[in-house]
Amino acid sequence: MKLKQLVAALGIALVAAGAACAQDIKPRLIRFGYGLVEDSNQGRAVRLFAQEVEKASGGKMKVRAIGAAALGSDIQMQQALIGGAQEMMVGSTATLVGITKEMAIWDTPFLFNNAEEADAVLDGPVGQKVMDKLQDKGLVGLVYWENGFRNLTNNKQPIAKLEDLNGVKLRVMQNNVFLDSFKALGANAVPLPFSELFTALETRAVDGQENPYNTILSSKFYEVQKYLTVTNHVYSPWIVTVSKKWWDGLSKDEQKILLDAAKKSRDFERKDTREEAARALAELKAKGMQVTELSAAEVDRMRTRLSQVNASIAASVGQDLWNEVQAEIRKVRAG
Ligand code: TK8
Repeated sequence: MKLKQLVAALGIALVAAGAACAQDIKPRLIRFGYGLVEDSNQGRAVRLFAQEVEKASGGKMKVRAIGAAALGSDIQMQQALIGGAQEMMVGSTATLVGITKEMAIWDTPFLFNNAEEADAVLDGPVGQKVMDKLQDKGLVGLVYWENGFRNLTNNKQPIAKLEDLNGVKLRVMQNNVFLDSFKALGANAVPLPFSELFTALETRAVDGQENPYNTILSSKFYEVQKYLTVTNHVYSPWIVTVSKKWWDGLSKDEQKILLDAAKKSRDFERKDTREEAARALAELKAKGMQVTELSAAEVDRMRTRLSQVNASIAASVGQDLWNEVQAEIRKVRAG
């Protein structure tokens, strides 16, 4: 190597080292809570997030992942984030509706026809707008993950038509849209935190519940539920949130590390969830669940019945937001 080249190479190396040192990163401990077990799509994505943060911060920022609702239900963790007692969590957007009413837009039955529509709208400007509403309430939303299309399980009887739901005691998320939706379908809807669900099913305090295939599998609901009906009645997002109190004390570099890692975890999580969902139904059958596919006519009846709740969702999130989301979906459908 000629002297000139050597000097140039040294220069580049020095600039690179300088940039790394100039990064403003302090030792941080991030308690990251979630509701599902470690061996779930949620647990795997939290683990990836933790690895990315540690890598990007040169090991200074450490993520302590705490699953199985060991830090509390979604609602309890949200309060801990707001108060600054916990740094991060991932949970359902549906459980945030009590804090930020606009989140209810994602609970609209049959809002999205497929995951591509969900990705485009959630990752687009209107998804960001709804996420940013959290800031006034002490939370910072980073990204949406996929919980997935929800399906119905119960332990009483196969549900092949609307009338079969009559009187079925069904756990729903703690959220008025879910409560109203399942009341409209004729079920006896009971709001409960997810952390209490397995026991409620096991002790038959409730007959059934609804969640994506992935969760029915990872939470072992097949052990306490016999019948599964493919309804795909709503797409549920998860959302990764940070305590705003804590976030505001971070440097720009630290915030960027978290946001970049969150985006990586989102892409990983959606891919993982979709791959698992594609094989989960067969696994649930193999575990002994009896699966009922609804006829097209029954799906239509369900869709019509559920459209009763749309007006109240529009009223609570605001007609403008409702229209904006509908316009975004039309745009995606038009390709
Ligand atoms: C996990 C919950 C779960 C949700 C529910 O904490 O409560 O049924 O679908 O994923 O957020």
